[in-house]
Amino acid sequence: MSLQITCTTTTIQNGEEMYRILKPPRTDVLVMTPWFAPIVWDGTFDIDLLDYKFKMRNVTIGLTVFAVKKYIIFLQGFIESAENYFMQGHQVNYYVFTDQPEAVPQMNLKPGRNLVLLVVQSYPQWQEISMHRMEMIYLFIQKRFKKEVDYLVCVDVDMTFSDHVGVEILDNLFGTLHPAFYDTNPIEYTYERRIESEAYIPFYEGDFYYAGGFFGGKLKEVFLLTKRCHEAIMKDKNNEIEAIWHDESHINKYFLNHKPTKILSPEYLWDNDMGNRNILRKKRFLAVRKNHKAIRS
Ligand code: 5GW
Ligand code: MN
Repeated sequence: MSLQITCTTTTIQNGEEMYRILKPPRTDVLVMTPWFAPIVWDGTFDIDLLDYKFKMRNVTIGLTVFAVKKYIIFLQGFIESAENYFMQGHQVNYYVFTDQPEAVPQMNLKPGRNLVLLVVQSYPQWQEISMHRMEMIYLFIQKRFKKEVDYLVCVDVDMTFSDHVGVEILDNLFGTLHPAFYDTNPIEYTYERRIESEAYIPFYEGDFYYAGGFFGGKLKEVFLLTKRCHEAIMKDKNNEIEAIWHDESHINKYFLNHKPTKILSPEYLWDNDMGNRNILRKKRFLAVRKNHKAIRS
């Protein structure tokens, strides 16, 4: 594999040479946090250059997903869409946590891609299913993932990839802007506001509102995040309090104190119920419409 050398300092527009330094690719959205973490939007990265860089390192990417109880119905569509759009051309291990391994359909995967089934128990309470993802991920990082992959990407299963999601997302620790809050006043962020909870964030603190359904990074960083969130969830449980948005509240608290080194724009977690926006040039990872009552009963 070779990378065609392109000049990264100039670009031609309308027959005129523009100096890239004076021509930011996006001026309609924030592309850098105040702590110098890039925010990934369409137009801000050169995928050929990044693919080359990650290929040279021969990285393997793990994708964790939970399909417990009725959520098993989302798995096939999820994996099929990942085959088309997730980390094309790189080594990928899908780690599917499920309580019904026998119900997982046979799926043909492209070369360099594997699916690993990991059996977990189901919890009677749905909040527990969601929250115990933290525990399972950190335990399996220790037990297995750290020997097999370089990066871990942790997502919801009730989603489909509908456009490119590649190595541009990878970094030490990344989170994703929640599609419902990127354009709201921070005072409206639905952080946990009760001081008794480990997830507590006072008003006028907090940078962004991150989604619980898409985070990741290097194994060491994801280990620290998931372990810390699990411990915080257990501490809350002992104190008979549960954070307002469960694991998502704890992720938001973690990111307040451990700033992500990269942030994904809502292109990477969109819901069509949120409509279309001019800033949104791509919808890369979309929530599947679900009948909440039927799927959660
Ligand atoms: C979640 C909510 C209510 C009832 C059940 C669940 C549930 C979640 C489940 O029965 N089985 C399951 O595997 N999950 C996992 O937790 C899925 O990976 C799911 O994507 C994730 C988060 O739950 P979601 O997707 O319902 O949460 P929202 O915030 O996207 O609506
Ligand atoms: Mn979901």
